[in-house]
Amino acid sequence: MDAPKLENLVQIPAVWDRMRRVEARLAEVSTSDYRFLTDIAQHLLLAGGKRFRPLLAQLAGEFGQPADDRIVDAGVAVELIHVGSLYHDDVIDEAGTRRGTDSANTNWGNTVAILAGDFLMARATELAADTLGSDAVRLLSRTYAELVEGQTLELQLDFDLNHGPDEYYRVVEMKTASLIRASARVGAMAANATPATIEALSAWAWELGVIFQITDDALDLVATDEFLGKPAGSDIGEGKFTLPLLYALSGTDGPRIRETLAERPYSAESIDEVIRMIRVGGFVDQVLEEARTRSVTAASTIAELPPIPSRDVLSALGDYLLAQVEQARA
Ligand code: GRG
Repeated sequence: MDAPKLENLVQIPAVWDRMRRVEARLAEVSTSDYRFLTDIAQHLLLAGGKRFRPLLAQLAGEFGQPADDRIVDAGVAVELIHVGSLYHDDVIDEAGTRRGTDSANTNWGNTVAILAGDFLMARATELAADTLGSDAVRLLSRTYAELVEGQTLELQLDFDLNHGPDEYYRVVEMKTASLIRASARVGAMAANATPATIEALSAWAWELGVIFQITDDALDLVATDEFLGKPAGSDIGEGKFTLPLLYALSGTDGPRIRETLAERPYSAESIDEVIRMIRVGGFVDQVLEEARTRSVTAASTIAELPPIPSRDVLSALGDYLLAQVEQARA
């Protein structure tokens, strides 16, 4: 059975109408007086991507006054921060491709890629200050700091066979869940939703952000190379030891996995062998089960919100992310 598509899940025309305006606004605010910078800053920004964060802002905005134009700008601001962080992330990881195209660092080198990421970040802050207000600027700046903290902790943990699930979750919360939560929160704030609604949506989005990263990490261990567009197990190759691997280290095959990963660089065969032990040990399933529990928790945090179509979509989004993994399983 095909996994549902986001377009089918979100059957709210006003949301897609605002998403089209997000698109136009992204192109507008990422334009610099310097054509060279515009070309680089728009290279990844306009290269596609799921636009998951602006969509969350629009869905959260449905719980306030959704006609408010500021919800569109809320979506624009969070996508600018997200894409700005992707420019930096690709430099850090020396990534060759992103969003199905060459990374900016491949095309223009590290220095210019970092500057383009900075430019998008700066535009996000400028936009928030112009139209969203100081609470939004504060929220987005704090989130920006959390992304950096998450990235820094992740780098510290690279190739570290002695860290555990707690540290993994801390990275995921700061690196991914913080911006997903900020997306829903700033969308609800821009729509003038009530404080209780903003808190409920934030709690929901936090859980969803963790599920988002857990499922993304699980895909690296269970999806085909074709689906991923890169070899499965790339995370292990880069020393990113995600939750199934950390659990497996405490299982029967833990000593063998530890021994295999003690020797660097890792060969394709040793990565495949580690993935096999993780999968056979049932550790991917264990992690997906944890994500399923979180999906139920997430839905419960918004159960008291008004029963508008957006609430049904949000309640279904955790299961939607899990279905993507089942669909992509090799
Ligand atoms: C300048 C804030 C800043 C960055 C410095 C590099 C860094 C700190 C943080 C990296 C944060 C990062 C890249 C987290 C990964 C989050 C993630 C799951 C990215 C993939 O998101 P998708 O799947 O991508 O939504 P698309 O392309 O669909 O938007």
